[in-house]
Amino acid sequence: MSFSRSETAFNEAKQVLPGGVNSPVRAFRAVGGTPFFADRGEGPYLYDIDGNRYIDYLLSWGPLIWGHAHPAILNAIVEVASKGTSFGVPTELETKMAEKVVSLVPSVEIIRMVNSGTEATMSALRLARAYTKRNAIVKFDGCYHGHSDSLLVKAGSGVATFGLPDSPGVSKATAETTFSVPYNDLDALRELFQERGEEIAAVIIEPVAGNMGCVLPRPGYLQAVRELTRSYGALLICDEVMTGFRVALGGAQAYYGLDPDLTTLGKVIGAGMPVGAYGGKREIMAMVAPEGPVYQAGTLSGNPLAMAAGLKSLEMLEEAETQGLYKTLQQYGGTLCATFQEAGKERGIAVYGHAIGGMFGLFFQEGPVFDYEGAAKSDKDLYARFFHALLRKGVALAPSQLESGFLSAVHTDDQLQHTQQAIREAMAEL
Ligand code: KE4
Repeated sequence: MSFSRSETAFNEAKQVLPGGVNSPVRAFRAVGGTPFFADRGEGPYLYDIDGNRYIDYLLSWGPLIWGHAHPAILNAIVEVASKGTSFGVPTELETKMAEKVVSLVPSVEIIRMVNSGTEATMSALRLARAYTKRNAIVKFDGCYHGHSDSLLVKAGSGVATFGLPDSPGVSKATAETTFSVPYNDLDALRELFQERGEEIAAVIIEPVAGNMGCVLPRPGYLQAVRELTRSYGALLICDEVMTGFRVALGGAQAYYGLDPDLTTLGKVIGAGMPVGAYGGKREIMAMVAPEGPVYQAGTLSGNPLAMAAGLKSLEMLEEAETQGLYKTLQQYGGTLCATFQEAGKERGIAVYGHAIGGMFGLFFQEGPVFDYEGAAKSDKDLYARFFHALLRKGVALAPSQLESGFLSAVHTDDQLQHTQQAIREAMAEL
């Protein structure tokens, strides 16, 4: 396989884009080497500008549950685009999209469209602070909710001490209104609430953590978090930007029977177009401007092209779910993880993999993995070598050990068998 055109393109990109990319993870720094530049996608396949073809398990970091260039989604975009790209006044399409999300996500009664997952979580936090008249928020080590200042915060020295900036440019004052505690550690969260509960406006959680590799909640953990927030009058924000419509049609909250106060969405609801959303209980969402005093706005929020793509994607998921789509995704992911574990064991390499709905995690360590500290123990160099070996065999995983893999409704047994063989061969090369 040649990557020469991507290498040239990357050098050109680095002249005019920070690190040559518009989002850091795309630069392949966690796995080394030069990122391949996409030319086009088709179903489960991604083609780079050197003509290499990959079975794609990155799927744009989650949005493409219908794979690349799905005809029905492209047609929906083209049809709406032929009438214009944005209006700045309401469209019925936005109402239809909101009605669809409300009908599918159990806890959401009212929803607001924005343009990214970051905007969704940032807005949900502002709303939670306004609703509870409290300032502090709680996140979890290893969970990622976008790049707004309050969420680029890492754990402080002790559980009950405020966080520290996780990026230059995040002010100490901002970091001091965010706590971060270990995921899946109920005692740590309980201790924090006992000490600082009255200050806490909201807990924001990934119901399945997808940004430290794929990490599942321990049995009963999410329900316990829900009860703890309720008993202290804090809101529970379920960040389903990644898990929404992917773990199950109603998201991870439907899968686990969780009833959050607010939910944030993104990725799948845009089907590859820029869409985020936050929504939840009517009483809370009624505070959002212009109905209420909490200001939040966006020139392109609810953009017709994005709504058309997202609505078509959700309509197709609703239909496909009746045909067993999510069971098929679970089986496909489970088979991939089983092959990964068998291949590792045959070679005496410590591996651990698991899948839930349309996402999966492959770790180079004994496992199981329940939190960031555990995930970080994985052998990142082995993952990097595995990633590149698979790439050369026409299989593209996420370019980082601490990210998740994604499946689409258009990945078939043909791609699964090729991927299983590639996993066995790549493991043998490590
Ligand atoms: P965006 O602002 O990137 O649309 O969404 C932020 C976000 C919020 N919440 C969760 C649970 C997320 O996973 C994300 C974004 N996920 C990353 C993948 N690790 C997007 C990839 C990237 O940053 O380029």
